[in-house]
Amino acid sequence: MTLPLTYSPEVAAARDEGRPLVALESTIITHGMPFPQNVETARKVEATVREAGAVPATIAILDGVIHVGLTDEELDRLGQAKGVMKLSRADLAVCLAAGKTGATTVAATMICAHLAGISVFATGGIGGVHRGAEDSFDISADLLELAQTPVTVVAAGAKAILDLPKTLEVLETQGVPVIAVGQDDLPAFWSRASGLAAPLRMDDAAQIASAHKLRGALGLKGGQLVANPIPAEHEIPRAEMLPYIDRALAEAEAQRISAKAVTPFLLQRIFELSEGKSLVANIELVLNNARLASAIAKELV
Ligand code: PSU
Ligand code: MN
Repeated sequence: MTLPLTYSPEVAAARDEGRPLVALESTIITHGMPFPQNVETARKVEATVREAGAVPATIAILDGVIHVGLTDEELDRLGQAKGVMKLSRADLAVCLAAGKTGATTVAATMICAHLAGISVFATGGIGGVHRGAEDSFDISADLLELAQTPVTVVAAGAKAILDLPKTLEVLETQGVPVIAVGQDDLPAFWSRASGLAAPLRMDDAAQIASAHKLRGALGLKGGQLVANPIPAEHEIPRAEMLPYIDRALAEAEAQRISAKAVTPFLLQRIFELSEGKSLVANIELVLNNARLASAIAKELV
C-alpha cells in the first residue's frame, strides 16, 4: 500500500537539492491561535525560516493526504476551515482513511517529518503533563513521541499551563534529553524562567546538531527537546501570567473541559484574559524557535 503523502513544490525542490528543511506544525494554526493572526503567523514563521537559509515544511492532512509543505492557498484554507481534526499519533491513520482534514500536533508532526526525512521541527510549546494529572491522567502524547521518533523539536519549553515538574519527570523516565539553550533554567513558554533547573544545557546550534547525530549513532531511538527561551524583550514575567493561568484552569474545570479540548480552551482563555498579550508573546517565541531550528537544520546537512 502506498502512503498518501505529497510534497509542496518548494519542499520537493529542497529535497532534490539536499537543502536544510525545518518542519512546522499545523495545530498551532487551527487550534492554538485565532484567525487571522494564525495565518499571518504561519506565513511569518515560514518567511523567518527562509531568511535563516532553510526551507519551511508546514505539515497537515488535507482531504486524506499528508501534505509536507503547504502552498499559500492551502495554508489560507486550513487557517479558516471549520471542524478540522486535531491529530496526534492515535488519529493519523483514521483521518487518512476517512479522507478528512486534520491539523498535526507536535506528536503527529514528528511522525510525518520523520517519514519525509526531516530531522528538525520548530513549534511554540510542546504538550505535557497537565495539572491535576494524578486524577485526570491527562499526559500529552507529545512526550511519548519524543521518546520514540528521531526528530529534534525546538520549543520554548512546555506550555506554562502544564505541571512542569511532572512533565520533566516523564521526559526523564522516557529518556528524552531536555536541553535549555543559553541558560540553566527551563524556559516556561511566555516567560524565560520557570524556576526549575533544566536537565541539560547547550549554547549553540552546532552542538545541538551534533548531539542529534550522536543519539542516532548510539542507536538510541527518540528525539531531543530543545527548550529555547523567549527573547527578553518579548517575555511576560511569570508572576504576571500565573493569575491568568490559574483563572483559565479553574474555568476549564468548572466547565468540565477534557481531553483534546483542554489545551485550545486554556490558550484561548489566556488570550482573552491577557487582552491579547499572550498571543503577541506566543508569536514572538515561535519566530525565535524557527530561527534556531533553521540553524540546527543547516548544521545537520
Ligand atoms: N504550541 C503552541 N500552541 C499550540 C500547540 C503548541 O504555541 O496550540 C499545540 C501543539 O500542537 C501541541 C498541542 O502538540 O498543542 C498539545 O495538545 P495536547 O495538550 O492536547 O496534547
Ligand atoms: Mn491531553
